[in-house]
Amino acid sequence: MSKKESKEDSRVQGIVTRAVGSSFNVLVGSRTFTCFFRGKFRIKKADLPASTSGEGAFPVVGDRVMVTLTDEASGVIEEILPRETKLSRPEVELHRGEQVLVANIQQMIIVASVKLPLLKTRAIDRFLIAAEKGELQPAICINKIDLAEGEEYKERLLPYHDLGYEVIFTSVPERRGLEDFKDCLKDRISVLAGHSGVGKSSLLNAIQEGLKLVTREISTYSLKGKHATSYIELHPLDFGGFVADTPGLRELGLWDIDKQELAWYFPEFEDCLGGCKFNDCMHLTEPGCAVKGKLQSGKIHASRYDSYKRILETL
Ligand SMILES: Nc1nc2c(ncn2[C@@H]2O[C@H](COP(=O)(O)OP(=O)(O)OP(=O)(O)O)[C@@H](O)[C@H]2O)c(=O)[nH]1
Ligand SMILES: [Mg+2]
Ligand SMILES: [Zn+2]
Repeated sequence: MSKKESKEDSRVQGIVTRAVGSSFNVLVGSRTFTCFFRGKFRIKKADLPASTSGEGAFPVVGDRVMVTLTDEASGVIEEILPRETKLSRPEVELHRGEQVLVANIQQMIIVASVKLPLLKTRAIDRFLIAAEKGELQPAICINKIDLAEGEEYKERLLPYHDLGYEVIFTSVPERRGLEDFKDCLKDRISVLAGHSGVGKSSLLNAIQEGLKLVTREISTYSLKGKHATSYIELHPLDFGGFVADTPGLRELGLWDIDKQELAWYFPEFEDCLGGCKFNDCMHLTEPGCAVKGKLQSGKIHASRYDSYKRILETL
């Protein structure tokens, strides 16, 4: 056996569960190793974005990697295996396009709360587009139902039932809906997305023993956009599967959708997109618009059409 082969044989496969600076936690079997990335200094910062394949990429949470273990607690990441899915956002610091945040996720659970913060279906619509863009299966979790006065919030979720999305209702202090939440996570690799304070980390603490994620009293949220969770971390679940807790992920996914493309991310628009009088119809005030026709006949929910218009303005 050549020297190279024997070296390759000593490598093991793991999954990146945490990436902070140049240090990575890699789960191999049931043990976590602190690892460094060998290729780290090959790519100049200016050469980001990371590509979709292993070549030239920087490891992110969710990456499957080949690791050489150096002792019982550490190792070196030698290779990133090809990514099946990825969630990206614009690289803010250098304004250079894509920054991959998390890889190989199958499902996005969009978490919103009835109150504190108030339910905003527009946020759900934005995350649905991000899920579609990242090719993740979406599900919706409405948390803090213990704070609801009446059932009005359920009506606002009808569009999502109609579209066939799974919608779960939960309360952490009253432990309601937690079995549904677990069923949704079981045996899948999921990411939780949703604005700060909706209870993402609290939900995970409630269903996975020993997790102890940091949560924060809503009253201490002084600055908008400040998160109790400050980085993405992937957690293995005792009942099967992995889940990534995230800080909000606000601008996720929508950055490289152009205006003309947006309508395709609204599944209920799809069957009439060929039916507009003008090829380049934006479905706003154009005559002979099939989308507006469907809206007027009540087959598109007004709140969803409204989201379309509002999101269009931001692109
Ligand atoms: N009443 C009520 N409060 C909840 C519920 N779930 C979470 N909370 C509270 O909401 C606050 C925020 O919860 P977190 O779990 O920190 O929210 P988060 O979504 O992880 O927030 P970030 O990490 O900042 O993105 C905490 O005070 C929780 O105790 C719920 O079902 N009902
Ligand atoms: Mg959190
Ligand atoms: Zn149209």
